[in-house]
Amino acid sequence: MLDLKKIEVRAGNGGNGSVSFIREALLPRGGPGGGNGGSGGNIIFISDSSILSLDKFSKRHHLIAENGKNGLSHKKNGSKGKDLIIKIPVGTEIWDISDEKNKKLIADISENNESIVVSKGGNGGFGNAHFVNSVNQEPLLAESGQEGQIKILLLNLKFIADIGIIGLPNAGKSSLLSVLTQAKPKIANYPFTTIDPNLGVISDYKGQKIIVDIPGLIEGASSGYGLGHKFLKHIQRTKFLVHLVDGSEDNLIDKIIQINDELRSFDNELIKKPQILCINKCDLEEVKISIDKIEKLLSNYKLPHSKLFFISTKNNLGINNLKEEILSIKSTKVINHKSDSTIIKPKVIQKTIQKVILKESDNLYRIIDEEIIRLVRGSNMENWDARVQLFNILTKRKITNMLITNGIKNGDTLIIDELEFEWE
Ligand SMILES: Nc1nc2c(ncn2[C@@H]2O[C@H](COP(=O)(O)OP(=O)(O)OP(=O)(O)O)[C@@H](O)[C@H]2O)c(=O)[nH]1
Ligand SMILES: [Mg+2]
Repeated sequence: MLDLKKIEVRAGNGGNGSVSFIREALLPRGGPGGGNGGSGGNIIFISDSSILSLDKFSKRHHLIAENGKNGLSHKKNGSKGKDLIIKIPVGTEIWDISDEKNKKLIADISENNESIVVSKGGNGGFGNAHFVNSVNQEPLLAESGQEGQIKILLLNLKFIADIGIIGLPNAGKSSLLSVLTQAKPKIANYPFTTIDPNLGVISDYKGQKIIVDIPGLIEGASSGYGLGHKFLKHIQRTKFLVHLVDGSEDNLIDKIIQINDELRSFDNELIKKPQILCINKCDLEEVKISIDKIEKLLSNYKLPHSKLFFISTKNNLGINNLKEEILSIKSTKVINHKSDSTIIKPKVIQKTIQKVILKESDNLYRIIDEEIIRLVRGSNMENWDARVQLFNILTKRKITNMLITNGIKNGDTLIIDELEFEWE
């Protein structure tokens, strides 16, 4: 089961605005008619509780949304790029890891049908019709489309279940899930039968609870031994743990302590979760006769469980009581557990004056303003009149003044995007 996946997302670029003029027999004077480009498609994730893994991403490394179409003549706007909508399981954390040193949690999807735009499509560029004004009736400028966002995401699925069943391999965890719920997990008399977590739903007229059965834990699980460690994250968000023990095992207490130690060393919060201890396989004669002894023995130790049940998944001993107990657990909101990396809250973006020009050397200046660059990309700068119009916009936006204040003089070079202009 895939529960961790790195993927690149590329939203669509906006379409370019168009430069065109309406010149028709009935419209002798015509006018600028270049339409705007359409915006690029977004990449949107929507949670779907029927999806239980990230398996469908196993062969997908990139998600790409459609680009917006370019604007057309007669003021026709280009169509928008289609959004790419992807379903993901509930319980998925979405991390932006584009900057390895500054990973950001974008979202932690905890409900069904939540949607989030993970990568925003670029805006379409304005066509020349947009630039018409009282002074300029024949604009020759249009904008190129804005680029869509590109990000590298890490999807980390952590199941959202109410109850987690934990214990050593072969304790009977999957058997317990199968008697409490309709789930049909694989059960067999050897360790590590379960290699992926199983989910089941237990319900009565009062409500329902989701139970997760994870692969057996062994000593060292928290530091990577066996399979359990890979799946311990799936019990991080449960409200309650059912700690299952095979009653026929020797050194019962040591084994119970061992599992609790593994929980503690993986994540100290796990040991603070309410825990029910269940001694299983009480149908076996050897266990049946030592129930009192086990109970007495357990009372001598300070263990984290709050209740003790003696059960058998074979003959259903104690199962109804356990079911009742599980269903009576109050449904409090799942506390979102802290993750491996720190969660960076979105920063309030301070409105700062964006840098517009760069002085690269004594006689080399560059304009780095996005809007101006998009105008240069979207227009035919070979056309002298278009250059004049661009210059007028620079003047209107006080960029010309800025250049002069920064010392630009005749003969210097001004670079915008990939074009070089000589300053006169
Ligand atoms: N006698 C008896 N055997 C049981 C009981 N519950 C489970 N078993 C048996 O114990 C063995 C292991 O059961 P599983 O449910 O696969 O155990 P598990 O804890 O899920 O094991 P892993 O997935 O390998 O960690 C199987 O042979 C079961 O039939 C029980 O109450 N009594
Ligand atoms: Mg199992």
